[in-house]
Parts: sequence; structure tokens; C-alpha cells
Amino acid sequence: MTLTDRIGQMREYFLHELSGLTTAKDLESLKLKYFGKKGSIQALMMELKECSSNERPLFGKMINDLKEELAAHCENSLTRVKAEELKARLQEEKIDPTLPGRRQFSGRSHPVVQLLDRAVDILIGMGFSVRLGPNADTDFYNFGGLNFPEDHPARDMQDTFYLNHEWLLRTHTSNVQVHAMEEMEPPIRVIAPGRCFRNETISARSHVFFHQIEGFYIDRGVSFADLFATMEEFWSKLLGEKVETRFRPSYFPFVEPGLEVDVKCTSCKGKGCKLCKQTGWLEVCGAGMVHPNVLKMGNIDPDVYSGYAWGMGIERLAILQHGIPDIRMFTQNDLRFLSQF
Ligand code: 2U9
Repeated sequence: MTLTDRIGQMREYFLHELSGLTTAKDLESLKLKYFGKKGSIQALMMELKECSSNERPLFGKMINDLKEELAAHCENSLTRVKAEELKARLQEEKIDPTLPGRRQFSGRSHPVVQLLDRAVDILIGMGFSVRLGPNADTDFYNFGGLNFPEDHPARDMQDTFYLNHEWLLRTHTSNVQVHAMEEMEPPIRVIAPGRCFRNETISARSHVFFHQIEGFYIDRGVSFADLFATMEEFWSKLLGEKVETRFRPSYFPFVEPGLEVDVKCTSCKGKGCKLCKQTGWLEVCGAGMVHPNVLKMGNIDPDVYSGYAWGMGIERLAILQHGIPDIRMFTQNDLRFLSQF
């Protein structure tokens, strides 16, 4: 085969191979095969040596022309292949801007936590500081140190989750104040928000765990008047308007005298409605003056110091505030319920 034939054949092969290419990567390999140092064109160049000196310039020019021609084909193909690749990618990555967007779900605090946080913020603003205590504590911090008699019904297995003969899950957050009395010197102005546990049958009105905020203030000369003023200020701030408060005598072992605190019904303003069971008043918390025995057990001299204390159940308040029919709704994690708050 003459060199001229070889050149023609190489062009044909090249064009055949080029026509089947679909990717830029394959085109690069093809270029290497023909234009590389050990490529087909270089091989032709080597053969020039065997030509006679009068044929050499002619064949040299023919090979150079071939080289330029094939390079131009490569350039054109590169443009074509890139356009094809882009087209395929666009087809694959096609997005439909008319489709509806995916809704982003934004989380929020649980309604009980929302109310707890608001109450804590108000009380911090009134000069109380937050103290947290253990959920599991000893009988002394939950009962003994709070003046519960040995045979008090709340100590019964029915109401308390005992872990062993000494340890239990706290039934109120009062254990925090017993620890505080041991560790702090008066004046003590502390609130204790947190979870408590009671061994009760779960129903629409009671659960085995719930949340409380308790507060107490111990100093020289703390009086009933201080308690009344604090209650009025706190409940007015929490309920968003000036509310009337009412105090009724009650009994708790850790306070003497003990009180139930009522606020004028926020729904009917005292006229009587379903929420307040026609009484015009809502029972919102218990309170009282800290019992001298409790102060003594906390190493505080009741002849020098006095204090007031109060406690409230947060779930009960949230139920009153939003008209929730069943306490179990707080623990069912149903987004249809939770997203309303
Ligand atoms: C110490 C001294 C006194 C905290 C108090 C109440 C009254 C009270 C109940 C309200 C509803 C609990 O969630 S509830 O069932 N609490 O009525 N709590 S005075 O008194 C204390 C606490 C600690 C050392």
C-alpha cells in the first residue's frame, strides 16, 4: 500500500471512529490514539524516512494536511459532544418549577414547657432564682424534711414510686427547697420548676408524671402580706391582666397556715361559667407560711426567720388556660394537638 493510500485509509478509520463518539472523555482517548507521541500520525511521520528525498516534501505536506484536517474534525466533534452531554444532563436534572414546594415543618416548645418558661421568666423578673434538684431523692428530702408525719397517706405505696426503702421518685419539687435550706443562708428566694411523679391511675384528670413550679422566700420578717402581694403580682403578670385573688384556708404538712389560692375566673370575670363550674373563681395554686418544723429541719432558726411558699401544677394551669379536655393529650405527641400552641 502506498503512503497516499495509507493516508486515505487513516482518514477513513478516524472519521468512522469519530462518528461513534458520544462523550468528551472518549474524544480525548481518540485524540491520544492519533495525535499522541506513540500515535498513528507520528507512526506515519516515521515512515517519511524511508521515502526518497524528492517524495519526502510532498508526503510530509500530505501528512501535515491530514493532521490539520483531523484536528479540525476533533474540534468540531468536541463542540457537538459537549452540547449532547449538556442536553442529556439537562434532561436528567430537569426540575418543574410549577410543582408545589415541600412544606417545612417548624418545631416549637411543648405547651407545658411554654407555660413553664413564661412563669419562670416572670418569677426571675420578681427576684427569684431557679434551682433544679434530682428527680430521684431520699424519703427525707421528699417527706421527712417537709414535716410529713410517718403515717401520712401520701407516703403510701399508692401515691409514691419507691425505688427501695429509702429512695423514691419525688412526688413534688419541694425536695429542691429542702436542699436549698441546707446549702444556703437566708435570705433565700428560690423557685423550683420540674417534673414530679405520682403512682396514680392514669385518667383524663391525672397522670403518673406532671410538672410543678414551687417557690419560697425565707428572710427575717417575711409575712402573710408578702405572700399575698407576690401571688397578686405573679398571677396578674401570668394571666395578662390585673386579676383579683382570693385565699382560702387549707392544709399541707409543710406550711402553717396553709392556703388555696383562687383567681377571678379569666373566662367569665366572676359571673359563673363552665370553666369555673359556676363559682366565678379558678383554683390555681396552694400556698402558706413555711412550717417552723420545716425551717428547723433545714437548720434555719424559726424564731429569727420566717418564709412563705407556694406550689402549682403546670398541666392543670394549661388545661384551664386552653380548655383542654384530657391531661393525656400532653403526652400523646399528636401533632394535630401540639401544633395548635
Ligand atoms: C419547703 C417549704 C414549703 C410548697 C407548697 C403547695 C403549697 C401546694 C400543690 C399545688 C398543686 C402541689 O401540683 S400540686 O398538686 N402545692 O399546694 N406547695 S406550699 O411549700 C414548700 C415547699 C418546700 C421547704
